Amino acid sequence: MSENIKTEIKDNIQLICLNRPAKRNAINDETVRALDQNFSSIPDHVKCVVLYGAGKHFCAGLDLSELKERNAYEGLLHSRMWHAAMDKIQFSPVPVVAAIHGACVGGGLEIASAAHIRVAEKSAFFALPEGSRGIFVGGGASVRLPKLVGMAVMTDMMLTGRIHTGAESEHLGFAQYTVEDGDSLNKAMELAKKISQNLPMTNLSLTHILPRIVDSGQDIGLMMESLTAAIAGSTAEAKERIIAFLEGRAKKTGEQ
Ligand code: 1HE
Repeated sequence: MSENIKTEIKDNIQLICLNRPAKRNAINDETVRALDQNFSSIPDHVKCVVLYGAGKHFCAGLDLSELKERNAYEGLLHSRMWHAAMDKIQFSPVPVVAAIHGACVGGGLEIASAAHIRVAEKSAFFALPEGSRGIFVGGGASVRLPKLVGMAVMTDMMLTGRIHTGAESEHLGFAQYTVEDGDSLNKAMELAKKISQNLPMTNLSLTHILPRIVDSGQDIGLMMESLTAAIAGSTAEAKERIIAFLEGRAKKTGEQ
């Protein structure tokens, strides 16, 4: 696998580090392929992935030094390569938590948007420099980002170059958690440990089925919800968890 990502496994959590700090973790084609390959072969015992960046920033987006002259066909294929890798992240077999510090811009924001939970440090910043560089997003931002922050916020970022900070991220929807500088990885690991304790079917329902329900109409969506509820509730593990609560062996809601 490429040197551009570094992986390790701790307590059934796979940590994936974007690892080109000298280039601010700019994503070249080799890195896109490495992410695709990694998310295609998550070891069976891994229950959650934590994605973070080495050095001062999460990710500076597309490696602009590779943005060579492309014809429309080659440009389409390049974007589709990103889409395939981002889909591998979104539809990974296990949930993905992104720990974001420093710049999370362009393709970096597209990677973060494909994760399921985002934790942002207060001084992190989100931007889409594509607007001022005369290009358009190509790694899935036009589909995923409006679902997080709304179309108006994304349009403003691209038209005016507006930057949003980590401090605003929870309120705007870039991240579900805002933390002090230096704390994003610890918080992401804490969340990953909680996520790891869920039943695999619960996690898969949220990461693979919920986005499809949201993309479908009400009628199909509600039927998919019923099917998912029936399947999830029929497993022996789910039944045991309910019985454990009724017998006082499980934590009450809100108990740590
Ligand atoms: C890069 C890249 C890059 C840094 N491609 N080499 N993304 C952008 O338009 C963002 C461009 N980057 C920046 O605005 C800044 O680098 C940062 C705000 C992210 C960080 O600033 P800083 O001061 O910490 O670092 P730096 O001094 O600007 O960069 C350090 C080195 O990284 C320098 O190389 P060096 O050889 O001179 O040391 C930079 O050239 C290099 N570097 N960012 C290539 N992005 C699927 S389509 C997605 C489309 C997009 O993502 S477009 C947005 C691209």
